[in-house]
Formats: sequence, structure tokens, C-alpha cells
Amino acid sequence: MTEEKRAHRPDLVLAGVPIWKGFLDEAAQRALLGEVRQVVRAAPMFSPRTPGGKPLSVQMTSAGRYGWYSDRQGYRYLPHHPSGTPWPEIPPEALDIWRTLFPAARAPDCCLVNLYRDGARMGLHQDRDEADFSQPVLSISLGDAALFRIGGPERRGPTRSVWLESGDVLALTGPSRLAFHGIDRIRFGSSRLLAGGGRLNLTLRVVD
Ligand code: MD3
Ligand code: FE
Repeated sequence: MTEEKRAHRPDLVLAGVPIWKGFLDEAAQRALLGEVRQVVRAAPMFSPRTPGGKPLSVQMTSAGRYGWYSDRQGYRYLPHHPSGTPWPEIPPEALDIWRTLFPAARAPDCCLVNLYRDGARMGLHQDRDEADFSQPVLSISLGDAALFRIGGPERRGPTRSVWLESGDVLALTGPSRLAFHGIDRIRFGSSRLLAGGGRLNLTLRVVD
């Protein structure tokens, strides 16, 4: 076993999902957070609405060639921020993690940034607005701890839960790429990374 392989072995595998606990140390978390702040400055957070017209409790923005968006017209990727301003570049620190864990994958063209303030959650859903499910999704957690739930390819069926903490990274590849998943709750104020509390989650995706 080489050092390289050892370094990339996940700490835990939950329902087929590899999780690297504390993949980013505090300095790396702060560096990435600085880059995310620049993304938010260029492309301000907004609250998408469901096709039914209800605002999500999570605030969002994106970086890359595409950003995820939702309103009464449905769920989709947009080539620019809803204001018309271009999406900024994907944070280099996030791209580095992608290349380290998925050297053979295509380059990601969306970095979705989710912001959970006190009380925000994300209901159980599948991510299926992308064209190529053979490409992985990478998730990076920053800030307050979150209770993550993952099941299988059908909405009804057993689920497993795990607390995700600042600096944790997980990968959705193969069968887990179409697994139902969500965030049940945030342990608000559990981390000091974000002033005022809250959690940021970055997901890197290949869209087209
Ligand atoms: C499993 N985000 O943005 S990250 C999302 O923490 C989303 O903000 C949650 O679900 C969050 O769509 C969960 C973990 C995650 C991300 C993408 C997945 C799990 C996934 C895609 C397919 C299957
Ligand atoms: Fe998702």
C-alpha cells in the first residue's frame, strides 16, 4: 500500500458513500472559506423556490460554467446568476480536492454553494438535473455540524445518518450517485468558522 493510497482511504463508508473526516485542517478550511466569500461577493446568495412556489430554507449560489437554480419553471442549471451577472470561477482549493480524489473524472463545471443558517434543512431528494450520472459529485462541509441522511435509489427504503463536520469531504460515485439524501438539521453554533454561525456546503458537479 503506497502512502498516496493510504492518504486517500476514507475514514468511514456509509451506505456505500466514502467519507473523509477532517480532510481539510483548520488552515485549509479558512483558505477555502476566503475563496467562497469571493464567490458570494460576485454572485450573491438567493433562496430558490420549489416549482410549487415555496422558498427553500437553504440559501444558495454557484461558481463555474453553470449554477443550479429553481423557481416555478422548475429545477435546472443556469449559465449565469439569476441577476444576469456571470458565475465566478470555481474556488481553486475546491478544484484541488476534486483532482486529488478523482484524477480520472472530467473537470467539474458547477460548484454549488449551500448556506444553512439557523433552522435551515434540506428534504430527502435525488440529484438528477445533470446529464452524466457516471461522473462523481464531491461534497465539502464548512462550519456548523449537520445531520446528513442517505438512503438508496428509491424514496421509501432504509436510510443511514451521520453528522458531517467542518472539513469533512464525501464522494458520491457509482450506485450512490442516485441515492436519496438530505440534511435533517444543523447543530447551530457548533463551529466558530463562520461568524454568526451556520454551515456552508460545496458540491462539485459535472453538469452536461
Ligand atoms: C448524494 N446538499 O446540494 S451534501 C445538494 O449538505 C445537497 O448541502 C447537501 O444535497 C448539503 O444537492 C448534501 C452530500 C451530497 C451531495 C450530493 C449528492 C450527497 C449526495 C448527490 C447524490 C447523492
Ligand atoms: Fe443533493
